[in-house]
Amino acid sequence: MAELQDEISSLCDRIRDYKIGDFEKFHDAIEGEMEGCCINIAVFGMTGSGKSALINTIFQSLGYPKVAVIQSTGKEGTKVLESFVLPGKQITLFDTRGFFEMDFKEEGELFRILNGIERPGDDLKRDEESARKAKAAGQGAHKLEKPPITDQMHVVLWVIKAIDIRFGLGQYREIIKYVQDQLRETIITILTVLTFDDEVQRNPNADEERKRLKEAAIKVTGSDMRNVFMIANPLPGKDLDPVYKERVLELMEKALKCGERSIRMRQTKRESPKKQVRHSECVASNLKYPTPVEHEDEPPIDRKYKCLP
Ligand SMILES: Nc1nc2c(ncn2[C@@H]2O[C@H](COP(=O)(O)OP(=O)(O)O)[C@@H](O)[C@H]2O)c(=O)[nH]1
Ligand SMILES: [Mg+2]
Repeated sequence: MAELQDEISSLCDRIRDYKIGDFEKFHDAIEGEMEGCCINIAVFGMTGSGKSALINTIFQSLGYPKVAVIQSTGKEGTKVLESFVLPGKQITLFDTRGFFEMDFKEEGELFRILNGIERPGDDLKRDEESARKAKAAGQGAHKLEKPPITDQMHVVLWVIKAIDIRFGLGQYREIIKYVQDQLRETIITILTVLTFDDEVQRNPNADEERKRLKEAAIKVTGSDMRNVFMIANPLPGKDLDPVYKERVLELMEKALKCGERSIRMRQTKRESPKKQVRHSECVASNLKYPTPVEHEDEPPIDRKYKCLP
């Protein structure tokens, strides 16, 4: 127990004192690019999976007051993209409303968030306006309008309610495969967060069930098993279990490492002259890029991506 507390306090100190550059050297940064840069962490997942609760749990684990609004009715409360900057001002969490029903308007929204095109406070409409925007922008729009790397998302926390039947049935696995591929190409790591471990705990074979759920989860998100974190967000008025607190802090440290790596690798990729040759070759041969994100790699010609808005 004392060991756990020690581990918690040293993790907590490291994250509270975190400065960008703790894990990576940004050799390929453009002058001034890293000034005021934050690690941008996007929180995705279905409605009711515990995204907003997770953001609160993160704040709470670090000893800060709660910030995000938790929706107790089961209806989606987060109507806009909301950002929560941790007090050191080097880490920003982006709460999104529920994803993954998942139609093309949603998909467009997801990529606009990842690419930093949607900003906090923008009302993320999935109505006619969203469809019109998508249509007007065309397939290459994400590339053209894309803000600097430092304004884009750097790591994704993919939140899954462990006891969600839809997740259990793998109903949305196929659509998500596409998103996974895109994130991989953008060099964004997905960290999988399984919530509602308190409910799983009630199962007589909880450990077996956890193993099964984690395996099912990585099939959905494409995460490495080392990047799956199983937690319970505390119910209102309840304390956070130290075991989960440690796990959430480990999750955060991992997110910072992956986020820095994403920035560094994207900067390196951007500057590679070899890639630029490839780029111009592709343009010359009139190949259409199949993806809306980070196009510096040679596009796989035979891959049949569907068009994004
Ligand atoms: N038992 C339990 N309830 C949770 C957990 N995480 C979230 N909840 C509850 O699930 C509901 C939806 O949570 P919320 O964070 O608003 O989900 P969001 O739609 O993904 O942002 C709320 O009533 C939360 O209190 C968890 O790990 N365990
Ligand atoms: Mg929410």
